Amino acid sequence: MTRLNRALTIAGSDTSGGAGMEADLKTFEELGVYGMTALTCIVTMDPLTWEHNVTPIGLDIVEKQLKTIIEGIGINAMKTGMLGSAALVELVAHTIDKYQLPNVVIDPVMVCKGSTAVMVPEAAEAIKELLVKRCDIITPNTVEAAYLTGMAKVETIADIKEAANRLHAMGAKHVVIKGGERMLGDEAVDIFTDGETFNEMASKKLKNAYNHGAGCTYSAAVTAGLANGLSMQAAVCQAKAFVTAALKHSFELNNFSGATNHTAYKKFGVL
Ligand code: PXL
Repeated sequence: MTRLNRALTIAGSDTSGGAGMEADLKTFEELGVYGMTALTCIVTMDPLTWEHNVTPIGLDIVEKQLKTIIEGIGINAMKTGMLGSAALVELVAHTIDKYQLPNVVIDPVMVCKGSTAVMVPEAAEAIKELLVKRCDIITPNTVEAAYLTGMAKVETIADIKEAANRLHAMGAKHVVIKGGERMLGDEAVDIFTDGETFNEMASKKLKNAYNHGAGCTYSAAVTAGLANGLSMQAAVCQAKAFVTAALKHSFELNNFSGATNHTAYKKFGVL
């Protein structure tokens, strides 16, 4: 009998389908992992302006979802996405401790494209205090890395390495910082560290790629790799390849947004 490895995402729904738990489930599926969700909020968009609106799910319902999945089924790995309140971050920290959850991937989602301050500052502060030290890996972009470390800017490879060192010193067992398109220069460089050595993963910046959902997809791919028993470094390398393919084959959704293509890695590989 086939038995798929299991992964949990604690994340919001992106109704437009490109990011959030939709991106996570699509990525888990493509990488052969059985996905489950504890939904934290529902993000909707105004069809005329694409302005985002966030409707939170009650804390008690999130707790029930976590119980269903963790006590009722069991997981091989987990990730977080949009956690809209400090109370929810506290629940996630408590849950990691209570069940001694394996392969904890923290994606410190703070803002999402197309809107500002989706996430309240106190929730971001709680991630810094409670989740950085509980994770097996944290996957910030450069904006999130600057916030979490208190650095004024994270723009160059030297800045990214400094931020990665600081996050490791704050208790994250592994760190991957996604330089992405925000970096100076024409390469998207991601830096991975286990606290001892650095691994630089560079790809050419893709012009005109739609990148909505790229961050969620990245952390979901790391989670899927870990659920399937890959080493941390192998899971991160696979995630970089998965996202690069998804960006290369990204497509327009409407006048406001386009999505990364979750089917691309399996369909086309990395060319
Ligand atoms: O890309 C960040 C993100 C995460 N989670 C949800 C989102 C978004 C951005 O739109 O909607 C649910």
